[in-house]
Amino acid sequence: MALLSILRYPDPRLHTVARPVDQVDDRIRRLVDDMVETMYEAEGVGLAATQVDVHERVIVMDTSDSRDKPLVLINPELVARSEDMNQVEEGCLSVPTIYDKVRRHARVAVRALGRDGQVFEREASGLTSVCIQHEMDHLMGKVFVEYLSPFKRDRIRSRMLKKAREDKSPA
Ligand code: K1U
Ligand code: ZN
Repeated sequence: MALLSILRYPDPRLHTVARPVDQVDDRIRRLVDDMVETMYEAEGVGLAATQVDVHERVIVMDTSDSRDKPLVLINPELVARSEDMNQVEEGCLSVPTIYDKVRRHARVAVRALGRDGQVFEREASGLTSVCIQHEMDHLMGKVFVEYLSPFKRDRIRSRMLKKAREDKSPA
């Protein structure tokens, strides 16, 4: 397995729309395994393939306390969304140190293929529901900061660009 490099906002590649996976083969299973390892190493609860510069519809997640229950969603589709909404604080491995509230459906049901290529459906609430919606946005090229006001988004963009410059040539 290998650790993958995570794109940082405002990298334009984060706005790429991912294409569906044709076939769950060894290449996709290797991508899934590398994404799971990368997500655990980065201490995230989710990761979309877009964030590792692979533009195919693959998500990995683990919202369990024990951090040993990875969930793999290939070609995910939302098949139900609750009418009631929640505002929950989100973070993103592509926008480190930034947290803000986003309005999301309180519950969703998702249909996807698993690592074994078999279709399954799952209902989700709480952090798992938030995370599914956040990761599916990534596959559509959307980063959570795009839900925030233009003022906040511009401030985050400037902060991230400054950090990238400092990381490149530390004083
Ligand atoms: O997509 C990502 O960058 C992963 C992201 C998923 C996520 C977390 C929380 C709400 C929505 C989506 C993260 O894992 S951020 C880092 C993190 O571990 C975390 C942040 C807030 C709450 C719980 C976990
Ligand atoms: Zn994210």
